[in-house]
Amino acid sequence: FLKSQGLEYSVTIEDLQIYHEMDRIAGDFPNLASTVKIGHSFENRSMYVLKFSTGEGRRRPAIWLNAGIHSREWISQATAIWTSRKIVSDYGKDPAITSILDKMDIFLLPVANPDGYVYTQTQNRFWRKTRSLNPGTHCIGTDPNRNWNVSFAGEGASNNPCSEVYHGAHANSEVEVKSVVDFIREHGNFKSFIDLHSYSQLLMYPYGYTVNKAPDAEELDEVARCAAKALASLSGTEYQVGPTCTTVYPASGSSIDWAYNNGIKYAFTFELRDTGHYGFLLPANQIIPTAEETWLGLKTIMEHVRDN
Ligand code: ING
Ligand code: ZN
Repeated sequence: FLKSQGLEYSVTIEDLQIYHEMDRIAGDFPNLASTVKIGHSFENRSMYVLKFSTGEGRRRPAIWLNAGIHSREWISQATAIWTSRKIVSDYGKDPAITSILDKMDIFLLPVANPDGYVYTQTQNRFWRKTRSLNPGTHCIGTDPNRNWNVSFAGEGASNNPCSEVYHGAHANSEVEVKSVVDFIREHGNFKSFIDLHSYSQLLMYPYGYTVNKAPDAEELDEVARCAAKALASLSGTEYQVGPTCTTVYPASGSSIDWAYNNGIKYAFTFELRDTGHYGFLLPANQIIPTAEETWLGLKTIMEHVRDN
């Protein structure tokens, strides 16, 4: 019946379980967390952000936590939603997150690529890209981490829509990317942008599009090393640290390079567990251990942002 009414999406489209948990978090902690709709996906799913804030009105310095830009990297979305619950339950108890939130706001986007995420749950577990149509080909999707307006269509991106790293028709062609860009620009006071991917156990900073050193490379390297050390302190998980280009591979049009070149100095990408044994199919019993150790790394970065 619903399908005959053209309503087949209306029952499923907002049915990301993660969105329900976001609502519960905001409902449980109304003075600390709220959901913000920053836009919609190609297939018209909402893009929801959790805003954590203890301040009134003013645009406090802010941190952007991004997850799930590549849909198959499930530990990313899972770590993000665990982190959301952790922030609200530890505020007022853990002096680190308390002092961070007393000065700054945190915006957390757990599902940056909702269409891809649903597709990995229903059609193809290994789908990476968005689900937008490309004229003139049956190949679907753009790599949303090659679509940002920074060295667009440069090294480490493909102009072939069938490629896993297709950069898209133009910078910000993906409505999911454009929604984040518009929100961050409009806000105007972001100090940090942290993108969660998997897998490889890496903590990286700009640049991906060039081997040239970012002006703040030394400071970013130092912060990343401290964060990796904190992360490892929980159960010994080792992370490699370095600039994207020489640590993984050249990649143009990425989120953190865009953030960095637009004045958001503390730009980092985590490649979460593991190093390839399970890869994208990380077993469920590693979700919480991954999230717990990552939290220590995230806090280290956020404390540095707080103090600088
Ligand atoms: N890795 C990232 C990718 O987009 C990366 C690596 C990080 C590129 C930061 C650019 C900037 O290819 C995965 N696993 O997606
Ligand atoms: Zn990724």
